[in-house]
Amino acid sequence: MTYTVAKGNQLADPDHVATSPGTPTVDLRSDTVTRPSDEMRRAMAAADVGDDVYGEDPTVNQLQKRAAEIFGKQAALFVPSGCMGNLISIKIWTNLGNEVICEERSHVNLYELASMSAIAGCMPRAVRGENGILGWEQIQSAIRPKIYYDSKTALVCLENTANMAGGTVYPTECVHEICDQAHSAGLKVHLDGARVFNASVALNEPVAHMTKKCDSVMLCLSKGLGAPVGSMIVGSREFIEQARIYRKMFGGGMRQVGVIAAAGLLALETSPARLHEDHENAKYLAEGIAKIPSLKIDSAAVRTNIVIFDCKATGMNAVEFCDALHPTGVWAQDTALYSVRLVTHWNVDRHGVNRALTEIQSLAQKHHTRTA
Ligand code: TLP
Repeated sequence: MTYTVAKGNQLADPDHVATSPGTPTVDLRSDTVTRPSDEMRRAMAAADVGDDVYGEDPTVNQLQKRAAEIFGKQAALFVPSGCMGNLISIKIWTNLGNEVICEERSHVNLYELASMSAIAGCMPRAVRGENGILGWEQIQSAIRPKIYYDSKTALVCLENTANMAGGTVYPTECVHEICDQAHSAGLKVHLDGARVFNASVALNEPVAHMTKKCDSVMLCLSKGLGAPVGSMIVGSREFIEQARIYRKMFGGGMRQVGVIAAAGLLALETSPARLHEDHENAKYLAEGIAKIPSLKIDSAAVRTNIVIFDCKATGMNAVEFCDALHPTGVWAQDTALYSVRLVTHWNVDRHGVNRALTEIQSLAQKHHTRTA
C-alpha cells in the first residue's frame, strides 16, 4: 500500500497533472503554504540563538514572553507544530481512558492521526455543531454521567476559527459560557486557536479577551501569520512546565531554534494587522463563486480566510474538481466528497483571486454544459 502526501492535487503525487510550464501558481490549498517575507528572512539570519532545551535561546524566550503577554496568560511555549501543541495540551488535561468533547469536523478529531487516542490514550467524543460551532447545551449532553462503569469526560476542545466549517467564528460570550459551565462540571477547556488571530480580526476583539477563560490555547505562527514553522501554547506557569516535559518526550525539544522563532516573533507582532486583507479576498472569492450556477456556497457565512464550496452539480467530486483545476495554476484542496476549500493568505493578492475565479468559473461552466 502506498500513501500520497496529500489527496488529489499534490506535487508529490506522481500521477498528478502538472501545471502548464510558465503558468504562475495561485496556491489556495491552505494558508500553511505561505513563504517567509524578506523581512522575516533577514530577522532569521540575524537571530541571536542558544540551546533552547537548556532554555537559553534568547529569541525563543522573547517569543514566549510576548505570546504570554499578548494572550494575558502566565507563560507560553514554542512548539514545532499545531498538532504537537494540541497533543501536549490534551495529554496534560486528561488521563488514560478519558473522553474529549470536540466538534465532529475539528482538526483534533479528523486530522491529527488519532494522536489523542494513540498517544494520549483518550477517546474523542465528537459532536456536530451548526457551522462547526458548539454551544454549551450540546457539550453538556455529551458529558458522561459520573458512574464508575462509564468513561470519564475530562476535556472540551474548541476550534476557533472552525477550519472545516469554513473558518467560522465563535462568539466570545459563547466561549466564555462554555468555559464557565465546563469548569463548574470539573472539565478543562483547550482551544485549538490555529487561526485565533483570524477570529480576533473578524470579531474586532483582542485574543486575550476572547481566550481569557480557556485553560490552554494553541496558536499557529505558520498559517495566516506567515511564519515558516511553529506554533505556541499558552496557559498557566504550571501547565507550561508540564508542556515542556511532554514536548521533549514527543521529540519536540529544539536546540538553536531562535532562527525560526525570529520569524515567529515578527509574525506574531506584525501579521495580525494585515489579516483583514485575506478576509476581504475570501469574501470576494465567495461572492464570485456564489454567482457560478453549478457551485454552491453561502457567501454571507464567509467571515475569515476560508472558503468552502460544494461542487456536486458539476458532475465531478472534489478530488476530480481540484485535479481538473490544477493545470491552470489554481490550486485548491478537497475537504470532503464534494467540498472544495480555498484559503486566502498573504502570498495571493486580488489579482490572484481574480485569476482563481476566472479558472474556477470556466471549469465549472465546461462541466455544467457537459452534464446539463
Ligand atoms: N490545518 C491544515 C491541515 O492539516 C488540514 C490546513 O491546511 O488547514 N488545528 C487546526 C485548526 C488546523 O487547521 C491545523 C492545520 C492544525 C491544528 C495543525 O497544525 P500543524 O500543521 O502546524 O500541525
